[in-house]
Amino acid sequence: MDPIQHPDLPDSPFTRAPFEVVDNVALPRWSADIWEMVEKFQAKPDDLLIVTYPKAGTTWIQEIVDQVNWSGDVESCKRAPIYDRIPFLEYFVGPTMPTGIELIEKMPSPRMIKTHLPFQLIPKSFWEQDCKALVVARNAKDCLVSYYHFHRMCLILPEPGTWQEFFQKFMDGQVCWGSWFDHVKGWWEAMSHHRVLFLFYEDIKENPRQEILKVAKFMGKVLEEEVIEKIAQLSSFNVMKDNPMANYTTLPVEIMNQNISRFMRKGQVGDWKNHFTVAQNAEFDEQYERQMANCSVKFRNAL
Ligand code: PPS
Repeated sequence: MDPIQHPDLPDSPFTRAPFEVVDNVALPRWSADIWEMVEKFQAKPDDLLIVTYPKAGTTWIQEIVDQVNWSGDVESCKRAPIYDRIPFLEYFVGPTMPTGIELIEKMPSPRMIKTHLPFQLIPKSFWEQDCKALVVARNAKDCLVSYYHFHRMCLILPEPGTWQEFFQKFMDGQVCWGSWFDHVKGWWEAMSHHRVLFLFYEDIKENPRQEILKVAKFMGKVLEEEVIEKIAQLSSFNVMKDNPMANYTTLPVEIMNQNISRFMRKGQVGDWKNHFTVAQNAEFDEQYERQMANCSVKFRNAL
C-alpha cells in the first residue's frame, strides 16, 4: 500500500477550528462534517475496533495489533504509515484526501479500525455484527498532559490555550471526544454486553509480553514465544519513535508540527507530576473520586 500523498493544507478550513457538538459530545469539526457517513458505516463481523480516548496509547496498540496480525513480519509492518495500515474511522481533513471510511472500505478483511469515539457514538452496525473491540485506557492525568502537548502541535485541533486553560477544559469535558471520565466509564460498562478486551497503557508499559499475549488471544492468533518477544521489541517506545511508519513524521507540518512537540513525546507513566500544580492535583483528585465513584475500573496510577 502506498502512503497517501498529502497535499499542503495552508488554507484548510480545519486549522484550529473550534470543536462541534454531536449528540452532546465535542468532536473535531472534520469529524462532525462527515458524521452522517460515520453513523451509517457498515461493519463486517470480523472487523476489529481499536478504541481509545485520545493519547491513551492508540498508536502503540495499533502497531501491536498490526504486528500480531502479520505474526511479527517486520517488512509487512513497514508497508505504510500507521494511519494507513489501521485507518481512523472518523477522520477527514479535506476533500483532496480520502476519509478514514474510504480507506477502511478498501481494506481486505479482517479489517482493523481505529476510533476515539465514546461507546454511545459507535455506529450501530458494529454491534449488529457482534464485532470485537480492543480498548486501551491510560490514567487520566497522563492523558491530559499528553493531550495538551498534542494540541500544541496538531494544528487541526482547537487552540489549547494555556496549560491552566486546557486543564480546565479537560476537566469539564470540553475537548474533542468529550469527557475522559465518560469515555472510560462507557467502555468499561460495554465489557459486560459486548466482546471487549480492556487493557491499560500502564500494564503494557510494565509487561508488554503479557499484554501482547492477551491481544493475540483476543485476535485468535497463536504466536511463538520469540514472535511475541520480537513484537514487544518492535513496538517499544524507542523503536517506534524512530520509525517513520509509526511516528507520524510522514504527515505535513500543516497537520502536525513536530518542531513544536514530538508525536512520540516521552512515552512514560507519571509525567503528570512534572505538570500539575498542587491545586490542580487536589481539584483533579476530588473530581476523579466523584465522577468515578460508581465505576469499578481501577487505574494503578489514577491518583
Ligand atoms: S492519538 O493522537 O490519540 O492517536 O495518540 P496516542 O497514540 O493515543 O498517544 C500518544 C501517546 O502515546 C505514547 N506512545 C507510547 N508510549 C509508550 N510506548 C510506546 N511504544 C508508545 N507509542 C506511543 C506517545 O509518546 C504519547 O504519549 P506522551 O505522554 O505524550 O509521550
